[in-house]
Amino acid sequence: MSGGVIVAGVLAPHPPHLVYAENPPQNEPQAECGWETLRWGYERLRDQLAGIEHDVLVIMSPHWQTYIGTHLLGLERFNSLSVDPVFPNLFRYTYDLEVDVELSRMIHDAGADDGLSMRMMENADFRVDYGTITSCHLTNPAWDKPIVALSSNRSRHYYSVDVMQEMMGQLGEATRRAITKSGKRAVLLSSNSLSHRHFVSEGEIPEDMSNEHITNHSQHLWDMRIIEMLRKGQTRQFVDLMPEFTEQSMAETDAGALTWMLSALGFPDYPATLHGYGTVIGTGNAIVAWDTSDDGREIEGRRGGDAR
Ligand code: 2X7
Ligand code: FE2
Repeated sequence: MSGGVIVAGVLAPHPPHLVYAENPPQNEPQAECGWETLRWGYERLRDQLAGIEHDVLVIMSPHWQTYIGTHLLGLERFNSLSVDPVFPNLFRYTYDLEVDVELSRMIHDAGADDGLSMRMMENADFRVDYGTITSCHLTNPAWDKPIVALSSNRSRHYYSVDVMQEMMGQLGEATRRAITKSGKRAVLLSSNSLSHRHFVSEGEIPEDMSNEHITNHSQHLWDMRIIEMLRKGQTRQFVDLMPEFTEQSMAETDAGALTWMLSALGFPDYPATLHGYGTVIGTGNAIVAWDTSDDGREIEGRRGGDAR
């Protein structure tokens, strides 16, 4: 099969607070309100994706950390209770998710063909990380599409930021090739915050928004600079600036997910849609989407034969 296509890429941050504030039946703790600007942003994203036909969500999360290569979920179903280790008071979420194992394996094989270290996670007792669950829930609360989940290979910490950028660039290209070959329409999710220096204590009422603001002015300046670049289609410039941004604002881009996704998208030079920005315990979070039908360039594998 061929003619698959990446139909969209989304920067989809995963603070569990957003799920908590939404009160879905899967999550045990109950909230009164909270973080509405981001939750409304996710609503706008869902409206946008409702108009873009797709078969599968392909996600990379910073909270599935692997030191030897990239791992992918490799069984058809995973179900369990996910408890956030830092915020067990906010996130105790019962999940039952479906994996597109065929596409997982194709991405595994494409990466391995390029010399990357790739592993399938086939332990039925494996607990899926809260970043994957949160971003997938917020993007598609109906959970009516299968997912492919990739781990974050901590090559920045094990080697260096340059090694991480190089490897995630390669993994993005392998991901695009595998999707093209699969014949499927995929939405990619980079599950991460931007600036990531956060408060170390929580108020008595977690959703009391009078306590919520960016940790410091420098983080706000960095986040605004990055968002402007993404909105203008300056993604190559952003990736070049990324090591400095990551270092200075402790950004969650250290996980490599955004580099992976932008590489898979062929480093868009067309504008992205900003659906929302807001802080969560002092971290900066932006919901940003690239609809690849906005791309005027011909990139191999970008357009499927019968794709939109
Ligand atoms: O994992 C997170 C995060 N990235 C940002 C904010 C709050 C909690 O968890
Ligand atoms: Fe996180």
